[in-house]
This record gives sequence, C-alpha cells and structure tokens, in this order.
Amino acid sequence: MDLRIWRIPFSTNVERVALALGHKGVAVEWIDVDPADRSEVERVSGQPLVPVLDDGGTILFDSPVILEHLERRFPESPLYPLDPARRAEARIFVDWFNRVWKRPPNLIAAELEKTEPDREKIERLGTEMHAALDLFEDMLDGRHYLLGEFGIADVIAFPFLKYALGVPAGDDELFHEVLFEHQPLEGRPRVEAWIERVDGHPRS
Ligand SMILES: N[C@@H](CCC(=O)N[C@@H](CS)C(=O)NCC(=O)O)C(=O)O
Repeated sequence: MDLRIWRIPFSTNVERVALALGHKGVAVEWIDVDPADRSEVERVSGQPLVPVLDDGGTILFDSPVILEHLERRFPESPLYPLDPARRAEARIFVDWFNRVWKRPPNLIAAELEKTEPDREKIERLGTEMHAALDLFEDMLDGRHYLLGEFGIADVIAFPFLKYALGVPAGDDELFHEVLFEHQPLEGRPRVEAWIERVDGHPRS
C-alpha cells in the first residue's frame, strides 16, 4: 500500500478522510505540514489546501473527490449505499452540505474579519445555521446516523458539527469558533448524542 496524505492540525476536511480510512481499516502515511508554509503542498498538488492524497503517484485534492476515490479503491466496508437510489440521495446530501450548509459559517467568519462586522447579517446567517441543526436533529429521529447506517453523510458533516461541543485547546481557527458559537445544542439531544457516537469511530 502506498498512500500518503498531507495534513495540518485541526483540519475538518482532513478528519473526513481520516474517518473514512478508519472505517475501511486502511493505513496511511500522514505528512504533517506547517499551516503557515504551503510550499510542499503546492509543489505536490498545484494548490495550497489540504488534504492532498498521493495514491501510488496519483495526486488528488478536495476531500469529496478523495473520498469517492477511496470508496472505489477500497470498496470493502462501504461508505456510500450500494443501492443506486440511496447512493444518489447520499451524494445529494454531500453536495448540499458542501455548497449550501457551509455558506453561512463561512460568511460569518468572513464578516468577523472585517473592521466593522455587520451584526445583523451575522444574526441572520446564525439563524440559518440553527435551522440546519434542526434538520440534522430531525434526520436522527429514530436512527443512529444521518442516513441510517454510518456512512458518507456522517463522515462529511461530523468534523464541522462536532464543534458544537466546544473548541479544543490550541485550535484558534476563527471558523471553528463560529461553528461553536452558532450551533447551540440545547433542545437538540439527538445531534449531541450523534456527535459523541461518531466521535467513537476510528480514524486512520
Ligand atoms: N474543498 C476542500 C477544502 C480544503 C480546505 O479548505 N482545507 C483547509 C483545512 S480544513 C485548509 O487547507 N486551509 C488552509 C488555508 O485556508 O490556508 C476540501 O474539501 O478538501
């Protein structure tokens, strides 16, 4: 096996891949890079963001792309449903999470970087995050994982939703503070239990 992945500490998108590989029982060589120096990541992949996967010379970046590749490469212990209709639903969830759910927290973080943040805008975006958290609460009604069995939806969402429980010592990423501030767990016991449950899953 010749798998290498470049990573930085506290990376949500890296944790997605670590959870996927842990589920499949696949070992990987992790290469730690200094978050302030992306020269090696850029040299290898032509762009600065992690995770970057080197699978025997095939270089891939962007966590959803890496996850689809790993699913094809290691089909045992699948993360995507085998049934085509349910697999399509899972892909729609992944796309919604990355393109729709992520927007409000990203916009809040961008607003907070400004000298005079627009508090009303932040409030409005925060309300959207609360509404999304209610959707997750409903998705977990009568089941232990977002789409029933542990799979791609949990791997995609957990590294972001887990910040509802708190930001670990040493993690000073503004985006993660936003995820903590705007995802209150009061009245959302199923999401809280799900975070604990997924946190118990192995990472490679
Ligand atoms: N769409 C990419 C996003 C990757 C990404 O934003 N990576 C973050 C870590 S979670 C990063 O490298 N950030 C460094 C920076 O923005 O300088 C993915 O899903 O992998």
